[in-house]
Order: sequence, then structure tokens, then C-alpha cells
Amino acid sequence: GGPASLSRFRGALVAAVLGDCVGGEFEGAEEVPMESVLQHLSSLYDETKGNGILEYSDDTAMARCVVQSLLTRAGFDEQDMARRFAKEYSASPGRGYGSGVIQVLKKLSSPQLSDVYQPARDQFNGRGSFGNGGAMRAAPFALAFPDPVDVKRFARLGAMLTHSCSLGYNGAVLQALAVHLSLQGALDLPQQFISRLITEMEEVEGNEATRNDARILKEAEKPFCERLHRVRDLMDRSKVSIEEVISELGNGIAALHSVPTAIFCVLHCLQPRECLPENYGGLERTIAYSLALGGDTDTIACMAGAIAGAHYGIEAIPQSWIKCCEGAEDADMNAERLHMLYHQSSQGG
Ligand code: F2R
Ligand code: MG
Ligand code: MG
Repeated sequence: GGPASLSRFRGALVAAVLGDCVGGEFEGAEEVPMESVLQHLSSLYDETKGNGILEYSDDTAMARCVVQSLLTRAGFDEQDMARRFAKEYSASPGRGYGSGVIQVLKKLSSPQLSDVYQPARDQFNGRGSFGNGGAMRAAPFALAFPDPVDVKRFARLGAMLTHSCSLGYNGAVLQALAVHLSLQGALDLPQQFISRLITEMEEVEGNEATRNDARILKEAEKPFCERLHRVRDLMDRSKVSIEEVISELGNGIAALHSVPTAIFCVLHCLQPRECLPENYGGLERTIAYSLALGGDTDTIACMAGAIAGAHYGIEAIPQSWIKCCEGAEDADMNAERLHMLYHQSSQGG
């Protein structure tokens, strides 16, 4: 499809759910042999195996709240979004939430709470969370707002409901920007894609809050920019091992160690790779490669899935995968509604 086509919206939202559902199998594993990944994925193609439904985790549970809030309020409403996070957690607490964010979600359910951003600010002795929980649910912001200024602003505010450290919420901004650019067809020119992300993040990270957090956490002055430069260096290499990707970019639960990694997975898998089956398309390659990195596989595959899905579109996703994953069909329907909201906004409606 062309820029911002319905197929790209459906691809983004559905592939994010698939990444979460299929990635759950390996979350936390230190080493994941590609053979195990391919075996897991091949069982999804084979409907006769009756594997049943793969359940989604916190990544999708929270993204669904973001989607419902953006659609119901026809824009960003922090009170509504916070209420939905709290309600979802209390209805279904066993979705594998981060151990810190649970405290925020409990506090957000209090009717006495006047500032919905305060519980997040109180996390980790006032330093706030740098986890990837804001980034894992950031894709819908790119599907609701056509203007990148809105995408950045609302992805940041949406993340700050749980993640007040700049290394947390700036990861959400980066993820939303990557989906935004992919939706426009920017991955047709991968070098320009990464350069545009670096330029955007130079501005996003050019402030006192980022400098302070980076100093406290002993990171580079502009941590995400520095990682994106590493992504560019790895992209330029003809061969790169999984061990090098993990050591250069990370595969962990921090936004800094997972959002640039997810972006690299998408870029690396734009072309066929020796370690992946020849009959795989780009979307399947991206998901498989994300899982083979191990670590925070559900979240890295979810974020990479959203970016790749916005590039390849819904047609690239195997139907049998959609049938196996809880919430994938809902995501498909919601993508259509977000597509309408996006195009209403772009016409100034
Ligand atoms: N939590 C998980 N997986 C763990 C295993 C779950 C298992 N399946 C089960 O059910 O038992 N996955 C999910 O969590 C990640 C998103 O986490 P989020 O929302 O960012 O949570 P949190 O608690 O804010 O941060 C995560 C951890 O990062 C460390 N951390 C964050 N900020 C910190 C700070 N300022 N100082 C020190 N540590 C900090 C803490 O260890 C937090 O617990 C996704 O992977 C999602 O899939
Ligand atoms: Mg999860
Ligand atoms: Mg995870």
C-alpha cells in the first residue's frame, strides 16, 4: 500500500500483537537457538497441530488500553488512559507485568488520586522507571496522529503515566517515531530512515532532564542517539553475529537496551539472511530474528513487529499466525478505526 494505507495500519497493529504472543515463549531466555525459534514458528503454520491460542502479555494488554482510549476520546486524555491501565491490571493481573510498574497501576486505581503522573514519579526512589513498558505500547500513537509533533508529544505523555525517567519515555518517543516513519514508506530508503531517526532524537534528547538522567545512569549525553549510531554502524556491516548485536545494542528490559535493538531487527531483516529460511518474507524474518536474540523477546518482537508491519502491510502476515494469537483479530478491527481517526485528523476534522 501507499503511505499511511489501511494495509500498513493493520500490519502494524496486528504484527505487534503477534510479536508479543509468539515472543512470550522465549522471554527471559539467555540463549535461543534459531532452530528452536523456527520450530516454534513452524507450529503456527500448521493448523492441524492444534496448538491453541498463544496468549498476549502486558505489552498488548496496555497497547489495547492506549488504542481504546485514543479511539473513545478521539485524541489523548491522560485521565482516561490512566483509568484504563488500572482497570485492565486489576481485571487481569497475571499478564507478566514488570515488578515495579505494578505499584503504579495499583495507585492509579485510587479515586483519591489527583495527579495521574505522580505514581510514576515516585518509582525507584523518585528516579522513575527506565523500563521498556512505555515503548512497548507506543505504536498506537503513530497510528492516531498524522503530525509527528503530536506523535512525539503524546507518546511521551502516554509513557509518563508509568515511566517518568527520560530513558523510559524517550524510548517510547523513538518507537512511535519509527512506526510513524515506516507508515510513510520511509523504510524503502533504510539509510535515510536511520538518519531521520537520529536527527529527531537529537532534538528529543536535547534537554536538561535527559542530560541529568543520563549522567546519573552513566550513559552517553544523548543515550538513544548514541545507540542509533551503533545501529547505523551495524547496518553497514555485511555480516554481524547475534552475539555482537546483543553486546552492542542489548536485549534487556530497559528501553535503551531494547528499542534500538528492535529497530535494528527490522533494518537487518529487510533483506534475506543466511540464518533464516528462504521462503520467509520480511515480516516473518523480523519476528524470527527478534526471538533469536533472547532476553526480552516478547517486547522486542512486539516493537519490531509494529515497525515491520507498518512497512510490509497486512498481506505479509500469515493468516495462520493471526488465528493462533489472542487479540490479533481485535487489533485488525481497531487498526481500521485508527486509520479513520488518523485521516480525519489529517483533513483537520
Ligand atoms: N516483566 C516482564 N517479564 C518478567 C517476567 C514476567 C513473567 N512472565 C511472569 O509472569 O512472572 N515483562 C514485561 O515487563 C517489561 C516492561 O516493564 P515495565 O513496564 O517497564 O516495568 P518496570 O517495573 O517499570 O520496569 C521493569 C524493570 O526494570 C528495572 N528498572 C526500571 N527502572 C529502574 C530504575 N530507575 N532503577 C532500577 N531498576 C529499574 C526494574 O528491574 C524493573 O522491574 C516488558 O518486558 C514486559 O514484557
Ligand atoms: Mg510482556
Ligand atoms: Mg517483555
